Amino acid sequence: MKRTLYELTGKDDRRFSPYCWRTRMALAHKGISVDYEACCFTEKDKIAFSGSEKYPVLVEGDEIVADSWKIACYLEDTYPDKPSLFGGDGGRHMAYFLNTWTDTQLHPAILRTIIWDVFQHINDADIEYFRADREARFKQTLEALRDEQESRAEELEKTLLPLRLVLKKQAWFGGNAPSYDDYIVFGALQWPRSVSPFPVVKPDDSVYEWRSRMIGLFDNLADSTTHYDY
Ligand SMILES: N[C@@H](CCC(=O)N[C@@H](CS)C(=O)NCC(=O)O)C(=O)O
Repeated sequence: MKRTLYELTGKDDRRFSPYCWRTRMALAHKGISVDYEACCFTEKDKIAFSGSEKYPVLVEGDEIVADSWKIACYLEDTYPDKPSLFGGDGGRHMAYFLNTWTDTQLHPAILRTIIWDVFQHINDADIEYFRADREARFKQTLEALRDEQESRAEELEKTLLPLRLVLKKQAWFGGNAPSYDDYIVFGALQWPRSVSPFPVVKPDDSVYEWRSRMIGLFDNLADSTTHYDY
């Protein structure tokens, strides 16, 4: 069956969307192959058929699913015989908490730290849109946000603390093996890795070590697109 994932993409094949990485990893976990359709911010006409203005969008045969959480649930429910993403109903509910925490706490802390780097790596066609949209959202210029990078990085360190503590005790957020929990958090960290030379995690940190294990999954899937090596 034909299957396509519409993904946000920057210059030089930088696949920097944290949400799209969740879906990439979830598909790989299920062992499901997919074609990728690279789109930039201002190519929303490519996903207009889905009714969504955001990536990722998954098309599988006649099914159209937009939103990374809905895609994860769709994959889990459509392919119950393939490796489980959630490990049951309780796991699904807790994953939804982690999904919401990551969207509302971790992502903003990362974005404020690397927004200038994102801006440097988007396609030329997106520059005007990105500046206008993000400056309106943050009520600050991108240059002002860039100049705050060090203090924002300190805030991010605090946000990472619960992740760091959990990963000192266990190898994966899912427990003994990677699960959708891991893909949620990994997407957040693959985002800076795709566009920013700023090391948001450093060696000798349980989060860094876990991230290295994540990079190694599925034949180093996370190394298959352009990224910074740190
Ligand atoms: N809740 C959605 C959020 C998706 C989302 O915000 N995607 C971003 C890419 S990281 C996007 O498409 N942004 C388009 C824009 O800002 O114009 C999900 O989980 O898929």
